[in-house]
Order: sequence, then structure tokens, then C-alpha cells
Amino acid sequence: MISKLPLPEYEYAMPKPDADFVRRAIVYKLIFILGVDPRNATPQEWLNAAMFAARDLVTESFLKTRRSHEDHGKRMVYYLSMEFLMGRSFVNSLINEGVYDVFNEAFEQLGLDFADVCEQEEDPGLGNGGLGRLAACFLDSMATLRIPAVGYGIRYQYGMFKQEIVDGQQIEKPDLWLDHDMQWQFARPAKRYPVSFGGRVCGSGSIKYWEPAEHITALAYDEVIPGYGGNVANPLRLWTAHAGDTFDLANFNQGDYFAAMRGQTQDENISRVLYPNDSTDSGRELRLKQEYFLVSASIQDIIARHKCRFHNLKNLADKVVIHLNDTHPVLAIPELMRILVDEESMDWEEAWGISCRVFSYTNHTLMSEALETWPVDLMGRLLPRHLDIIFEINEQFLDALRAIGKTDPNLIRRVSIIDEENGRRVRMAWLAVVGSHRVNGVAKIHSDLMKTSIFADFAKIFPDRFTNVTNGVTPRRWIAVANRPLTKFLDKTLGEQDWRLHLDHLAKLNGLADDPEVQAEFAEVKQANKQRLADYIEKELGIKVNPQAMFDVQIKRIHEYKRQALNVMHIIDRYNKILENPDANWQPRVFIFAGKAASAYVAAKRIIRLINDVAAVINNDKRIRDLIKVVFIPNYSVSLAQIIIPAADLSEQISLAGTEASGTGNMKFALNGALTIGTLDGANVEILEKVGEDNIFIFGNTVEQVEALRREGYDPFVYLEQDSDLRRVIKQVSTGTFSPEEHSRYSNVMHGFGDYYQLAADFRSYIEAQERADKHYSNPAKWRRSALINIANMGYFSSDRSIQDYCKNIWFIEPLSEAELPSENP
Ligand code: 26W
Repeated sequence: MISKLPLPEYEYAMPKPDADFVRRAIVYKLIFILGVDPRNATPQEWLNAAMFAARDLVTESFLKTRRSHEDHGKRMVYYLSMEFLMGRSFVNSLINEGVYDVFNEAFEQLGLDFADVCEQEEDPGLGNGGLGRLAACFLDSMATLRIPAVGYGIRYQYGMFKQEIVDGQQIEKPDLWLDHDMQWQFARPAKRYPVSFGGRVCGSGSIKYWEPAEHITALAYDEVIPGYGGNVANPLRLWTAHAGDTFDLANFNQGDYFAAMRGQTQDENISRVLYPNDSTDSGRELRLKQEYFLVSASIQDIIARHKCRFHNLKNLADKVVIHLNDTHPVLAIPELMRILVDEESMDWEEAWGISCRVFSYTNHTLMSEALETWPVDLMGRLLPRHLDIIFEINEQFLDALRAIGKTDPNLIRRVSIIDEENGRRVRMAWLAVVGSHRVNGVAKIHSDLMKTSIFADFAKIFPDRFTNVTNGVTPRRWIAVANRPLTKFLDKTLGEQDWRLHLDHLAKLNGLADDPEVQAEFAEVKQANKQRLADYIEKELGIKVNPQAMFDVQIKRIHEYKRQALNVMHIIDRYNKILENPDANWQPRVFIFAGKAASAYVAAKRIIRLINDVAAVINNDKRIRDLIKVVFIPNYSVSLAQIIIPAADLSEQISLAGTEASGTGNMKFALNGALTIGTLDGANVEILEKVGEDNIFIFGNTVEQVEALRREGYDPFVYLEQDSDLRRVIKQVSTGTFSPEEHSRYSNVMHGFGDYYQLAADFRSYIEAQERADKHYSNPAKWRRSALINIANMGYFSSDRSIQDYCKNIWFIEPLSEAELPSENP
């Protein structure tokens, strides 16, 4: 621990944020940390050196922040998540520390291309999609708002796979992100905890304990999360599995060194790879082990820290809140109960009272296939004592229900944490609801639906437990890092108040949206970003796109419910109509897609192939000139989003109403001045409220209409019969117009066309919305006005606002006050 006293003997050479100093620091790191001669250093090595130099600047705030938390006995929030999609750290840290220009200048002095050096950084893909990126935006906001917080996750050796497109199809390649740079994280070899599995439960009655069979060690790495403004930095602690302490001695002593090592490698598999699956629960043993690995190490760490600060656990719930990012870390509840009851000898009632006050839970999806359940057998084998505790929690919960007269066996069956019907499974979402003091959804519509669908019974049992926190995104990464031209424009146009900290100040643009000068400057910003993306596309894919065309963008995980296929159907329809009527006043468009499909999700992979097949036919059809270009940009990631989003004119948010919990891409696009074409789903509903119906293109059935169709027995052929354009599109796809070398490739689109996500029902309304978008775009002043109004009204969607909501209604956490801020150095 660092000393609390300003001791002279702890004086050190303080890093100074000026260009001269920074240049020297970089060269110093290059020579003395990396052992590289500056005369033959590669851009990668320069980056590594610069990252060491930048880390020095954030480390002071990092250590001081922690000391402030301790000195003031702050209540802390621990954010547990199996995924953190942080994006690159370097430029983000420079911006948050306020030293971007200084580093830029230092690189100029070195005669190096700063942008090129920054491009060398790996983008750690430790998440699948929205849930992981939300966790990253939240960490940024928590540090910026000086919230006493720690993130906990897994340091997967392989993150999200790298996607290549070969012959139009997705190929997965391993993502060895740790190969090049690891200097951003502090290894904490002293922070290690045993994580146990298997074995049996001993004891009887109220005295029970777990005798595990197997132990793995969790080792900590701390990533520094600097808040904007440079005062505060919080840790993201990532665990890695380490078998070093648990050598198979039996094998070793028999001289079978290799057998002993084999076991070690298997143990270390726990943190080997991120499950590349964002919907259907894998049900695989290793995933459950990963979840417990995160939970066990984190809870041990939280308790150790609490004991060190307060010396007893009675006040745990006053000082600690643990947030569960979806159900993935929900084993934290039985784990805390086990420690309190079995190891700390607390009685069950007191422990349960504490536990419920400690935990809160966010639900991120209503789709039943994504709700985690684990077979009782499997859990009993890996975590016998936890299973016991879950049974006990369930029994007490059901008893309490019966005690207040809720005895209906159907209700009891529905709310039981143990699903007795599908081969006995533990319902993790039920456990999360029963064991937390708050449960929230991520957009208004989602939180409402939660209470009427999956959690309907629980909403009646615990009416005060359910709440909403609409998602948000950090303006630091999604404007200041991703969109330098817009940053300059906003700084100039908005004046003093820093929109990076108070996104509401964007509202000033409402009064300027008609100003021709402001519009012209904004147009330049957008054009510069479109040119940058056009250059990227040409360099990476060899496709020339017209930077004057409308950039129509859909980037996100590839999923049937997100309906990339509906987008493709519009493209084909437009293609048909241009061929029919080539001389009409067509608005040129570039359709841009990016996104990964889970490796086992066959239907999603077929959508990728369809996009590429359609692109190949249309892009090569001379008759289309450049009225349509279709581009699938491979290997979607945070860094790629940073290039694409600022360049978008139209943002496709076209999920079937009731399926997208919130979406956060929708917010990032609007914040960067794209107009949304979207359904009344997720946060689109709230975006509509903020920007007004003249500045967004809403289409499609509402949740109520979707449900009514399902109830009545949805029949896509009704729409096919009515709509000859739709019929033509489906016929072309299913008979091979876009797969001339294999006509039957998409034939099953027609046969057994179940259309679960009701594309046919929304087709016509989507086409009409696209026509409104064309018309709007044909009037540049009108479009720019709408774009500016979109930006102006995104203040609400700052993740700072989301975090403030969490602090007020869920976590009951106060930020460090001015007086408690980390003080000057010793
Ligand atoms: C079992 C593996 C697994 C992994 C991730 C199942 C489910 C998930 C998540 C629920 C997927 C996800 O990222 N959900 C998204 O969360 C975002 C942040 O709240 C929302 O904006 C998106 O609408 C939601 O799809």
C-alpha cells in the first residue's frame, strides 16, 4: 500500500505533460524498458514506448484515487461482467488526460506519423457486442464522474475471433491480442486467489462446508481507466487462470512430467477464450467454470478489501454494492452466501439480508433463448455447495410466498428457481431477481416489457424491485476519440462549456440548426469523415465508393432479430426499380454492413453470405452505375465503428419491435449526426421522443401489433400475395439471381418461410420510410438541419446520465467530492 503521508523519501521524478518532456519520456521508455535503439524502432515499438509514457501520466491519478477511497471510507460499486469491449486505450487516455496535442507534438518532433503509430495498437475484443461495450462506456463514465468503482472481468487470452470474408463467407481466425502490447496493464502477481471446483459438501444441519476436489489460481491484472479531466482513474481488474501452484504431484513424482503439465494447460483453459456467442446459451461446462472463476476471484477480492478497511463484515452492505451485468456473474449470490455462512459463521437470515442489499442486476435481453439456465446435475458436479445454497434460497423464497397466501401451484412452478420441467435446470435470471434489491432493464420499452413478459410474476411479487435505466454512450470515445472534425466543430460552435462533461450543452445546436454557416461547417465535417471511410474501403476492399452518395449503414452483430435481411430486401427492391426506371431521379447510396455472426449460428452466417452475394451482383452491374454500392466491411470492432459511425448519413435500427432491448449503436450514430431509420423498438422510442418525428424515419409494426400477429398465427404469405415487389424480391433470392453459380443456395428462403421476425409484415412500411429518407436527403439544407437537431438532442444518451441514474436509484453511491478528490503528490 502506498503511504498516506507526504514523505520526502517518496519523492520521484514527476512526469510532466509538455511536448519536450513527453518526447524524452518516449525515447527513454524505448531504450530502457523495451531495449530498442531509436534508430531502428518500428512504429509498433514507438507505440509501446509511448504507451508506457502515457501510462505514467494516468498512474498517479490511479494510485491517488484509490487512496482517496480508502481515506474517506467510501461506499464502492463493483461492476461484474463477463465482457468488457474497451476498444483501444492509447488515444482515449491521452484525450481523457488532456495530453493528446502534447503527444501529437512530441511525435512531430520525432518525425513520426502519429496516426500511423496509433493504428498499431491492438483492439482487445473481450466482448461480443452491446453488453460488453456498454460496460466499457460505463467504466469511462464512472471514472469521469469520480464514482468509487472497480470493474471485474476475465482476461481472455483470445478475445472475439477475427473475421475474414472468403468467397463471401465468414471465416473465424484466432485473436491473439496479447501478442504485441501488454504494457497498459499492471500485473499484480501478489493478488492471487484459489478458485475451487468439484468435491463434496460436508457437515450437516446448519453447519456445512465445501470440500472441493480441484483448485485453480486466479491472478489479477489491473487496467487503468482514466476519467475525463485527469483527476481520477479507476481499475478494471481482469483475472487470468494460472495453474502454477497446483501441479499434479502424483504424476510428477511418478516421473511423468508431461502428464503433470497437461493438467496445468487444461486448468489454464478457463481464461483461454471468450465465448463468441451473444444469444443462445452455450450450456457448455467450460462456460459455467468461467462464470464461477470470475465470481469467486472477485468476491474473495471484494471481501479481502472490505476486511482490510473495516475489519468486519456486518457493514458490508453499507459499503459495497455488486452489480451483475446480466446473469452471467449471478453465481456471486450463492458464493457470497457461502462465504458469509460457511466461512464466516454468520447466520443465514443475517447473511441473506446483507446479500440482497449488496446485489443489483441488469437484464439485457427478453429473448428466451438467451436466458441462461444450467442443468442441476452439472452444477451439482462442479459446485455442489452452491447448488445446495441455491436450493435453500429457493425453498425459503417459495415458503415466504406460500406464507402470504400465494399457494397456486402453477405460480410456484413458474417462479421456482429450479425449472422442474426441462430436465431440472437452475434459472439464473430467477436467482438474480430473487437475490437482488434492484432489477433494471436498459430502455423504457424494455423495462416495461420485462414486467409484462419474462418477469411478470416477479413484478407482482416484488413491485418495488423493478426499474429502468436507459442505456447511454460515452461522448469521450464516441465523439472526442472517434470524430476529431466534429470535436473541433463543437468546441468552436458551443463555446466555453465542455460538452464532453455536460452533453446536455449540445442542445445549443437546436437554435443554430438553420444557420447556413453552421450547416456548411457541419457539412464539411461529415464530408471529411465520409472521405476517410471511402479511403478505408478502397484500401481494404478495393471498392471505390462515391463519397457524395448517401451512406446508409447497418453495423452490429449479425442476428435474425436485427433483420439485416430486411435491409438486403430493400436493396434488391431498389435495384429492380432502378433497372425498370433508370432515368428517374435516383439518390445514389452506399450500403455499408459490418458485423460478426456467432460461429455456430448458421442462419446468421447465411445472411452474411447473402449480403456479399447481392453486393457482387449489383456492384458489377454496369447499368446501376454508382447509384448503388453494397459493401460488407470485415472484422467489425470498436476501432472500425470509430471510423464508420462518424461517416454515416443514415443509421439502420430495424429490429422487430420488442426484440432489441435498447441498442446503443443507435445513440452513437445520432450523436454523430446520422438520421435513424428504425422501428419502435429499444431506445429508438426514446430517440424519437428527443429528436421529434420530422428528424427520424420510423416504420413498422408496434410491439402490440407484433404480438397480435403472433397470437392470430402470423402468415407471411398474406403479405406476399398483396405485394408484387416483395414477391419479386423473395423469388429472386430463392431462385438464384444473386447466386448464379449455385441457384439453390437460398432456395429454403421460400420453402418453410416461417419468417419468425416478420420481415414480410414490415417490408412495405420499410420501403416507404426509405422513400421518405431519399426525399429528405435530396434537400441538403433540410437534411443537415435534421442531422444537427439529432446531435443537439442526444444529451440524454450520455452514459454519464445512465451512471447518475444507477447511483441514485440502484447503487446509492456518492462520487468523491471536491474536498475528497485525490490531493497533490507527496
Ligand atoms: C449466453 C451468452 C450471452 C452473451 C451475451 C447471452 C446474452 C448476451 C447479451 C444479452 C447480448 C447483448 O449484448 N445484449 C445487448 O445489450 C445491450 C446493452 O444493454 C443492448 O443495448 C442490446 O439491445 C442488447 O441486445
